Amino acid sequence: MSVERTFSIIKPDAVAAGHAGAILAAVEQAGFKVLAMRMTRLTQAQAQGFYAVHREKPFFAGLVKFMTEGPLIVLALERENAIAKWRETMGATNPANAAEGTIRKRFAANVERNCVHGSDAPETAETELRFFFSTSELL
Ligand code: IDP
Ligand code: MG
Repeated sequence: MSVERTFSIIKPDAVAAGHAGAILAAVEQAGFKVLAMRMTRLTQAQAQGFYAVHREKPFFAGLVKFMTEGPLIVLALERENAIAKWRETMGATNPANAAEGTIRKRFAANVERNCVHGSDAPETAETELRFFFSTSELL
């Protein structure tokens, strides 16, 4: 496995609850290099665009509302096998199913408000990184 990049978000629930620092510590502890990081807010159009793959899902409107409710932190992460390793570090989408010690198990309230995002494949990782970061930020 070669060195790979993935995209992550510390979602508005985690930022509001004061868990951003602990989540960043978990990022570093899991061996990721933070290539780029920014606190921002999503417009409704940005949230709809970012989650366009889910637009037909019953939870789409609620997800967009959640992701626009307050500041979030976007991250470009790098390590060997980063995409799979970050998903493992986050834990299952629904914290009720997440393994002990994972970020979602530790900090997530429910399947919607699950505190972190992670890309699911190399193509989506590159698309999502480019959604938020310019080429020069990712050097
Ligand atoms: P992932 O974030 O683990 O990749 P996805 O299935 O891609 O999970 O869903 C994207 C996001 O949509 C989730 O992280 C969560 O915030 C929300 N979500 C997923 N499934 C549900 C659901 O059944 N109810 C409410 N929100 C959901
Ligand atoms: Mg996903």
